Amino acid sequence: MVWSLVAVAFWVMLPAYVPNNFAVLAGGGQPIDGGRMMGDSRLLGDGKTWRGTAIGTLAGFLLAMGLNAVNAPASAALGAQLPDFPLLVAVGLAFGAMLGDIGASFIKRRSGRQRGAAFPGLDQLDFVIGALLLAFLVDPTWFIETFTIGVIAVVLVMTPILHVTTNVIAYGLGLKNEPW
Ligand code: CTP
Ligand code: K
Ligand code: MG
Repeated sequence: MVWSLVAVAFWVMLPAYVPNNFAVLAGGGQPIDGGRMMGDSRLLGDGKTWRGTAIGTLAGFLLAMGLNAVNAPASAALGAQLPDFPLLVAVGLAFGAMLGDIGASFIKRRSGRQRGAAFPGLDQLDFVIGALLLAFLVDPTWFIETFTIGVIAVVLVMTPILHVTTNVIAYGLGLKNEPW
C-alpha cells in the first residue's frame, strides 16, 4: 500500500523533477527578463534563461512519453498501477515545474535575495507547486484521479529529500554553483 503510493508518486513526478536538472545543464544565453529591473532588483535574474526553460520543459515532456512507452512492464515490475501521461498533462507537469521555479526567483528577487541565494522550503517545493497547479488546470479529471491525498502526501515528503540529494550531487560534480 505505502510502497505503491511511493511508486506512483515518484513515477508521476518524474516529468516535473527532470526539467530543473536539465535547465542547469542547458542554462546560459538570454535571461527571460532581458535584464529588466523591478525596483532595485532584477525581475527574475540571470539564472532563468529561455534556453534552460525550453530544454528543461522538453526533457520533462519527452521523459513522460518514454514512461508511457514502458508503463505496462514497469507497473508489473513495481507491483503498482502506474499512471499514463496524456500529452497535455506531460506538458503541464514539465512546464509547470519550470514556471514554479521562475515564480520562486521572482519572489526571491522581491525579498532581496541575489541570484543563487537559498530560500529553504521554497527552493524544494516551488516546482512541485507549479507542476501540480498546471497539471490540474490542463486536465482536472486526470489530476483528481491521479493525485490522491496519499500521493500528494508522499510527494511533499519525498520531493525535498530528493531535491537536496540531487543538488548536493550536482554541486559535487561541479554542475551547480550552490548545493541547493
Ligand atoms: N537555469 C536556466 N533556466 C531556468 C532555470 C535554471 O537557465 N529556467 C539554469 C541557470 O544557469 C541557473 C541554474 O540553472 O543558474 C541553476 O538553477 P537555479 O538554482 O534555479 O537558479 P539560480 O541560479 O540559483 O537563480 P535563482 O536565485 O533565481 O533561483
Ligand atoms: K530554484
Ligand atoms: Mg539555485
